[in-house]
Amino acid sequence: MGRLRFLTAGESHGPALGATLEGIPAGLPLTAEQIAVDLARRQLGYGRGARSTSIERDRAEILSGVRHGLTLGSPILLLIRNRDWENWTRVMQIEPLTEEQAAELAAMAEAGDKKAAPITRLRAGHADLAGATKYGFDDVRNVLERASARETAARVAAGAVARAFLGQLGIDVWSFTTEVGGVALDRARATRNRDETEASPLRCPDPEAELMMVARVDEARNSGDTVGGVFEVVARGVPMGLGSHVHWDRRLDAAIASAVMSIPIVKGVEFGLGFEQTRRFGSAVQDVIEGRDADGAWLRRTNNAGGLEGGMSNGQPIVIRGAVKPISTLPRPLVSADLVTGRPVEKAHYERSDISVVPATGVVAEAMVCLTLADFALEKFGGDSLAETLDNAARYRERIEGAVSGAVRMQAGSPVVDERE
Ligand code: EPS
Repeated sequence: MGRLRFLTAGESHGPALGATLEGIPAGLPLTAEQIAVDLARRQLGYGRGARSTSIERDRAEILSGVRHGLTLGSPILLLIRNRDWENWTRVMQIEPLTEEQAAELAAMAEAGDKKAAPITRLRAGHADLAGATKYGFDDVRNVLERASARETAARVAAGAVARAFLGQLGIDVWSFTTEVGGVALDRARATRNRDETEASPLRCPDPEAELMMVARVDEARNSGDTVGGVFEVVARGVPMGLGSHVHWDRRLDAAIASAVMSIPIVKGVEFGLGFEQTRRFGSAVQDVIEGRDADGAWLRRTNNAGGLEGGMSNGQPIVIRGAVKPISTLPRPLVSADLVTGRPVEKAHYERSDISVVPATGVVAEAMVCLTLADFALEKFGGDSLAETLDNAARYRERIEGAVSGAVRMQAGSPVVDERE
C-alpha cells in the first residue's frame, strides 16, 4: 500500500482487536455508526457459529483521528472489544502468570476446561503446524489466536472508513454469494434486489439456489463437517485509470488479488469471466468497444474483463470472485498428529466453529477491495483534505470527459446481477 496504510492487532480471545488507518484525508464525515453497519453484516450468514451470532456484538470505538465527526488527516485508531474476553482472562492473560494463577489454570485444565490446557492436536488446513514450528511454540493456541477469522473484524472496521471515503467519490462496493458447497446461483433467476439479498440467509440474489445452499450447510452441520463456496464483489463508479500498466507493483488487478487472497480462508481470486476465458476463443472473450455515448462514456458490449485491462480500471464495474475453502476446524475432527510427541492422534483439536462463512467472507473482501481502491484513488488524486481530493478527481473526470462510470450507483429495487458482468 502506498498512500493509505493499515495495520490490525489483536488475538481472537484477547481483550480487543484494533486497527490503525493512516492516509485518509481530513474532512471526511465519519461516525462509529457507519462502521457498525459493516461489522454487523460480517457477523451474519446461515452457518455461523455461536461466537458470532450470540456472543460478540461488534462495534468499533473511534479513538483517534476524528474530531466533531470529521477526520483530521491523522491516524485513525479503531478498537473492537471482545465480549468473550471475560471468559478468557486467565487463559489469555497479558501479564506473566503468578504461581497462584498458574496453579489456577492447571486446576481449570484438570477439571476438564479445554481452553485452559495447551493445544497440541494439530488441525490440518489451519496455521497450527507451520505456525507453531516457525515460531517455536509448544502450544498451538499461540498461533490460532491470531490465525483466527476473528481478525477480519478489524479489517472490516478499517474497510468501512475506506468505504466512507470512496462514497464521496461516487464509488460503491458490494458483494453477494454465488456458490455454497457446490450449489451455484443461476444469474437468470437472480431476482432479488440488493435490500432483499442483504436480508436473506446467505446474501444470495437467487432465492431458489439459496434454498439448496442452506440445505448443503445443514448437511454439513448434521455430519460434523464444513462447506465453502464463492462470493462476488462488484465495485461500481470506479473511474477509468486507477492503477497502471507501467510496472508490476502498480497494477490494480494484482493489488486487489493480493488483498483478497490475504483473507485467510480465500484460496483463489478471479476477475470478470476469470478462468472461463481459457476455454473460449479470443473473439468470444474481448469486450468490444462500441464508442462513446452522449455523455462521453465509453460503451462496451460485455464486461468479461471485470473492469480491469492492462492493470488499470477501465470504467466498467470491477467484478471479483473469491473461492472460500471449507473451514478447517471440523466439528467431527479428522485423525491427526500431536505437535509435541509427533505421534498420530485419533482426533484433531476442536473447540467451537462456524460451519460456513461465505457471506461473511464476501463482506471482508468488500473491506479489502475498499481499502485497495481507496489507496489507488489517493495515489491518482492525492489531497490532504477531502475537498482537495474531490476537486482533483472532478478535474480528472472533466478531462476524460465526464466519463465513464462516473456516478453510476446501484438503485435499491433493481436486480443486483447485471448480465453483462
Ligand atoms: C474461529 C473460531 C470461532 C469463530 C471465529 C473464528 O471462534 P471461537 O473459537 O471463539 O468460537 O466464531 O470467528 C469469530 C469469532 C469472528 O468474529 O469471525 C477460528 O477458529 O478461526
